[in-house]
Amino acid sequence: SSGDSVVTLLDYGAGNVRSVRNAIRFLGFEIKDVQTPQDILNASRLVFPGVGAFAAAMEVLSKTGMDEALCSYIEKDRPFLGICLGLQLLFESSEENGPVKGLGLVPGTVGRFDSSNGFRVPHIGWNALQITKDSGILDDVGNHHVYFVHSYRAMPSDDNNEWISSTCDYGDKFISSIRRGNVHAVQFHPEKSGDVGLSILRRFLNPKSNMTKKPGEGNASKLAKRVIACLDVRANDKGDLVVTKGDQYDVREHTKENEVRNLGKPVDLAGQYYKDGADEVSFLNITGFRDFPLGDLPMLQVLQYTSENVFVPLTVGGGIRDFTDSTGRYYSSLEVASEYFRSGADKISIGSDAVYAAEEYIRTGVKTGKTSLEQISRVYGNQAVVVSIDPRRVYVKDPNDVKLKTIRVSNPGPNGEEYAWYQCTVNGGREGRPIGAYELAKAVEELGAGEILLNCIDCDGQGKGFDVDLIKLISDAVSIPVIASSGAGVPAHFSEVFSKTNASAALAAGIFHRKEVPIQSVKEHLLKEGIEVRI
Ligand code: 1PR
Repeated sequence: SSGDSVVTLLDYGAGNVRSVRNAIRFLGFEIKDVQTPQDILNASRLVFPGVGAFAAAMEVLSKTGMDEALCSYIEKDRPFLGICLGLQLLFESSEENGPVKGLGLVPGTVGRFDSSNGFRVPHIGWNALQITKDSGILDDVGNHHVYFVHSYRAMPSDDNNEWISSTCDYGDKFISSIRRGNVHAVQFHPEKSGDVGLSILRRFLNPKSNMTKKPGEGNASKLAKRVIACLDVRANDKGDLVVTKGDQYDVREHTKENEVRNLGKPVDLAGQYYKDGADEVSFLNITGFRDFPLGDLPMLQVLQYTSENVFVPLTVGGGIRDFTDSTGRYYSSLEVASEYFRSGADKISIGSDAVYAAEEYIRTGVKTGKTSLEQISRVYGNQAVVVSIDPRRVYVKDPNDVKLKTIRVSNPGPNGEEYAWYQCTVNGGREGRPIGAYELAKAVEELGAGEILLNCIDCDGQGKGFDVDLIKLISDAVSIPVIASSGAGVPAHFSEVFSKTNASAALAAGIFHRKEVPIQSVKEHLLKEGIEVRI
């Protein structure tokens, strides 16, 4: 019957649930949005993707009376799927800006991961589950990785043991899914977990579906190292949005016409990389610093179209800052970011504006709460904010010559210099600033960045390998995940960066665009080298 194809979605308006919508539609179901508590009670199948902060979500739920409707729906054992915060809210309380009371259906409290034992917080990436009982929807997911992104988690105890259907190890063993009867909730994001995630959703939406069993391959045991495909996007001289790629940030062909190098269409390439096994796709609007991004509708469309078919995390960066347009209308960076999130981004990335924010913070020692970094991470959570660093190596003879953090480099400079610092730049590498990548990384971590995308202008497009010295320096300096970027030329460069540094992910552009190295061969190489990746 047609009723079977309708899914009720509880979206209380706190953030981006576009990818959940996209995934449900992709699987052939229609969505009915909850408007009133009665819609919850009338649902035949309810999906509750929690987004934002715990306290804010509880406030909306209780103000609208949806809290009671949810409790009564779940107590009647009606088909329910909570996702991420949609799992956490079922517990008694959370420590997130709290303690804050939850719905209290499942015994236990939600607490923050402890980063002191060397595990980076937020917990971002593809991790393995230990299935503890018949979950109904997880089937043989135990062999595979699913995508997590969170800083808070619920812990197993004798009181909630009967609910737990899987746990996950990340410093501690936390609850990754629960099930009782028709009630399911997962801490990870099925809508961002590729084919494996889609099949989980499909099993929930259509329990009678005759699932083609996933092949038995896959040996997931812990957090996987991520391989990320990056698309540097800009308008070419004809005004079309193209994927381009620079050599040390120079994206123009060295011909008479000097045109912008064109490596393909953003939506097509993103779709291709998803199929090829990319764990994430990043779009960097590399001229965003001079063009107002909301004037750049094509970029928003790229996200909208991409997120309809790509079910891994999407990051977008370029031009995120406060802005006044030519008519005098003021846009806060938060509005710009919100527009990106609404269009399908899971994370936004800030470059130039984060450099200014860090400089100011280091100079004054004061967190104003007003920088784009702070505002966006306060509203959308740290895990949604990446800081992209564009450093350039500066060699020095004597480390005492500069006040900034220097390191001994593996390969001496042109004049035999044995030391270097890494100068941050803004505006796509065009302007050097008086701050190093080390100082910047530590400052932005304090200001609320959830992840660092670490480029290196010297290595960009050279294919000679990542700057291991730089990546080691930064990934040891912060406790948020670091994405190594710039310089990948062969699969061995990925195993090198993962074995010599604490990078959580490695990103490449040129080798994928030019089809020199397929993503799959990178993954196979890493597996062979004993480095865990998602297959
Ligand atoms: O400053 O907030 O507007 O953000 C601008 C963003 O655009 C920053 O994230 C900055 O890194 C990026 N960007 C600006 N100009 C360029 C350029 O290339 N001219 N691209 C640029 C950054 C670096 C990586 C590249 C890797 C891997 N490109 O994204 O993909 O170096 O390349 P490879 O594997 O081919 O070596 P804001």
